[in-house]
Amino acid sequence: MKIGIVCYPTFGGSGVVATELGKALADRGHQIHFVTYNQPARLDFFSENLFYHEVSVSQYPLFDYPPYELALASRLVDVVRFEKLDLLHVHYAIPHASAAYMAKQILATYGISIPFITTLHGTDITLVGQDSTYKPVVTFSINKSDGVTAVSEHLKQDTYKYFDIEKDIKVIPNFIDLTRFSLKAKDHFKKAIAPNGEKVLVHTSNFRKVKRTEDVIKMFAKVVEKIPSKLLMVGDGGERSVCEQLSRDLGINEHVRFLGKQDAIEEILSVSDLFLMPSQSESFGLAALEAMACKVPVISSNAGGLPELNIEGVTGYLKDVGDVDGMAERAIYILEDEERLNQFKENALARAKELELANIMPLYENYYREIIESS
Ligand code: GMT
Repeated sequence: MKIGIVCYPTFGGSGVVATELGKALADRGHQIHFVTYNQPARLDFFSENLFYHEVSVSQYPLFDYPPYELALASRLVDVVRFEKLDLLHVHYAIPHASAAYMAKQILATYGISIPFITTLHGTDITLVGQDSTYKPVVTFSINKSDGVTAVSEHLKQDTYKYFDIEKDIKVIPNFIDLTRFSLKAKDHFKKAIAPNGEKVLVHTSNFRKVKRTEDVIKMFAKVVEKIPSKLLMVGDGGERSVCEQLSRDLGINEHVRFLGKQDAIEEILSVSDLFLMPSQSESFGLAALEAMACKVPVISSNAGGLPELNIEGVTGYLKDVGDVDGMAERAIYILEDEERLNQFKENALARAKELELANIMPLYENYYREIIESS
């Protein structure tokens, strides 16, 4: 198949899922065309089946807000016509689904019919999409999609709850590439981080408010009172400086390292014992799956799709959003007993294996065929 993929070319979340899916489909012999405003972060190598088409947005003095959606729709028309694509797959509804719909209508005037699939990732439904500024367009473009997928059952239910949707939504969970995310021997790194054999706790995110990064620091302050440990904070965003200040205020800053954005996340996860994800909302929790693949159990909130990923008492524990005491108590419970910790580590890997790329990619492949055949 010849497939156009539209996504945000970002470091995490939906951009990573879209890029990894495209790479895997290209390995399977499909021709994949990425259409976005920057080279996607994990697409920095050559493959004969992978193509990148940049969307450039012209600046004019009149435009206080350059119309990216129109530039994207025009570029999609161009790429579909000249590369003769069979299907468009857009990740994150805003504004990709409405741009794909517009492109589809324009292509029809050339006698070209192309279906498009929209994958909902989370904040496009739970946060941004519910803003009345966007809601009518999001509702319309989901209903006009030829296929719709969501990354968890919870996100599917939220979509039906908050929008007037008459389309069937297929749940296809996110996946993990175990050839990249697996436990690596990084003993020298572990020694540098935890020279006295301390336990290593880790959090990775974009440090947005929705991640509740302050809860990570507060939780760790309680854990370090009981268990000799270190905390690695990976990533960058608005809340990072707040967390740095908080760790000073709580007198634990010598045990907390802020590492900023890192490419080799799997190496950091490989020296970690416990992953912390106290998010306010999380449609899936891809960062937690990456941790599990590196044998790191997870203490998380029970928000959104997290209970579908992190299995209570098996791969970790889940508590209500904001229950810092409860999360800290469960973290200590896992970390205080070596045998118990090792069992949780094995369980985390076993769960990650269920969501291995090779198991999930065919679900998309089959769905593409179904949508192409029925359109
Ligand atoms: O979590 C973020 O802030 C990034 C966001 C995105 O849209 O890229 O992530 C969302 O999509 C990921 C991939 O499907 C999910 O794993 C995240 O749970 C989801 N984030 C939220 O729902 C807050």
